[in-house]
Amino acid sequence: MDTNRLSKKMAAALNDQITEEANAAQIYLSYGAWAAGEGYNGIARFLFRHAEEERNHMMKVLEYIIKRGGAVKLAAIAAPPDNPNNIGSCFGKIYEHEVSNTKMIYVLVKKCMEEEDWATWNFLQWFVKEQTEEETFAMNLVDKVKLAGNEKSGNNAMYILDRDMDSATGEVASATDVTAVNP
Ligand code: OFO
Repeated sequence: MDTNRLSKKMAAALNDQITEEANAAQIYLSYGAWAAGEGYNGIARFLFRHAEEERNHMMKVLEYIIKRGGAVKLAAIAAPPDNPNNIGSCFGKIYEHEVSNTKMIYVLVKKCMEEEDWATWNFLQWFVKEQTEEETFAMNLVDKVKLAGNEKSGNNAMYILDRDMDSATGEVASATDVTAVNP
């Protein structure tokens, strides 16, 4: 008896998303290693923690395919991009990456509509919300380094930024959780 509840196209697109999330983990890992090499150990640990978050995203998709009776097919992970030139460009690239991942999630959601796969559409709404938060998180990184003045500002501001990032969680509150007394 065939218990697969995913169409061929849907399963292929979800498997591609597994690769995309694994690629994202690889990018954060690589930028973290670069940051550590530059002496930014707080930023490095922050990026390593985020690499784990990307792997969690990957596992969510993988588990979903299994739970729907589909077949998981892992693919090769691409080499990470070249190292950034400085922390400003590192955070800028992270922002661009998150926007591009959001676009991939939107393509997946569109595919659910074409395939009339409402279960997967419902599953993906978590990712739609998560990507809104991931974009805000990356936007905040860009703002932080702008405020610190990037490397031009001298060592003190970058030292403080690095120290603060060591304990930063990377979690961003959803706009829908905001209230007037708790903005
Ligand atoms: Fe998986 O959210 Fe970032 O890429």
